[in-house]
Amino acid sequence: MLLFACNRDELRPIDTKATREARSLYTLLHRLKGDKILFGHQDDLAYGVHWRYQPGKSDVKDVAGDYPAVMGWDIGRIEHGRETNLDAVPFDLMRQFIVSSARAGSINTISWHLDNPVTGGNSWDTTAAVAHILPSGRLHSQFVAWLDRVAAFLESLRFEDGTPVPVLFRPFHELNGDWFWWCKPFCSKEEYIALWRFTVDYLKDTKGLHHLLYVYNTNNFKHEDEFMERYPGDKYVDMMSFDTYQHLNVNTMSSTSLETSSQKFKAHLKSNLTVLQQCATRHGKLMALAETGFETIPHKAWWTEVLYDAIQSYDLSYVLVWRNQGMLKDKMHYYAPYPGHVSATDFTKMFKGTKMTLQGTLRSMNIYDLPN
Ligand code: BMA
Repeated sequence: MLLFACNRDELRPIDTKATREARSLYTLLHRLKGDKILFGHQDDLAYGVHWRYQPGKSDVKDVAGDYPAVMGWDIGRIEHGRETNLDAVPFDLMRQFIVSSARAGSINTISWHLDNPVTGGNSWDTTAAVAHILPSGRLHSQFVAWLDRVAAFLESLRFEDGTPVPVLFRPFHELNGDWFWWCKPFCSKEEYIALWRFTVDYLKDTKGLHHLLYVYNTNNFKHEDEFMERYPGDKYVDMMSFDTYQHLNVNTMSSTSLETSSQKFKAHLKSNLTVLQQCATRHGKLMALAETGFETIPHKAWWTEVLYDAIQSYDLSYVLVWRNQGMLKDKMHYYAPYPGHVSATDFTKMFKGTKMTLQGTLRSMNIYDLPN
């Protein structure tokens, strides 16, 4: 089994014309399986709990001494040609962050909270829309125009010499949830798969983008059938992943309820990871915990005792925690610690003598096989 998984022919992205840099990244991620788990953070370089747009700043670096190995970004609103995304991050800055962090050794992943093409509402407007944007649908040309804008942004991500920066692209995420218009209750399995395949074929074959690796993503699931139900096929996916968060009302929690919640979350994480690993192994795909976290991290030892303890024995390429917005409406919304945070010491401990990896380790590996 191991030999088969390491067969050279297996180590190729789905895009047969993938760039040398994307192939290098893909191969490296396969090699690192079981050895390293890369730590990721959404919008890490753009803002943190107590700051906004300060060059070089990062909450993760301020606490752990180094930048995340994986940088997450979201291009929601690019479809309208807007200058900023749904969380007010300017696309010009995002591009700079992506290029400079890749130069420094990190891997970038992009999700897309695209608006509802039927109503003009946001991603959370669940009015049925998928059938309308497929090739036979009345809004297909509008969707193609949206993809053209996505492609233009992705295409603009280039190192100084013009080489495209490889990206892990994770569209139509959390597909089995019930909150986005592309989720399970609002389109059929066939429609979802057709949307996925059209998008991949369009970016790859029509737009000629060959620096992308494609990430399939669900939310929590009960069993393998649910995880794989809308899988678009081995020719359309490079990496399998899911998202899961620990939830607890911090205003009413007690130390007992916190402990119970963390134990339950850990058990749940392990059971979903076991299924993910079986599927990824069987299909020869990479795997990731594409989004996770515990809002405001009220559990002091959450990083080592809950997160790392749950994930350490799985072949995850990366784990990414969501964004450090700070105040959002009437409450705090952040998933990585900042200096002085109750979990800061434990966060730092998670990187000491473990598989958990920050940017510096990747830098020395020249993951994109770039000339120096
Ligand atoms: C959600 C929240 C929202 C945000 C969205 C896209 O989980 O963080 O505030 O707009 O992700 O980043």
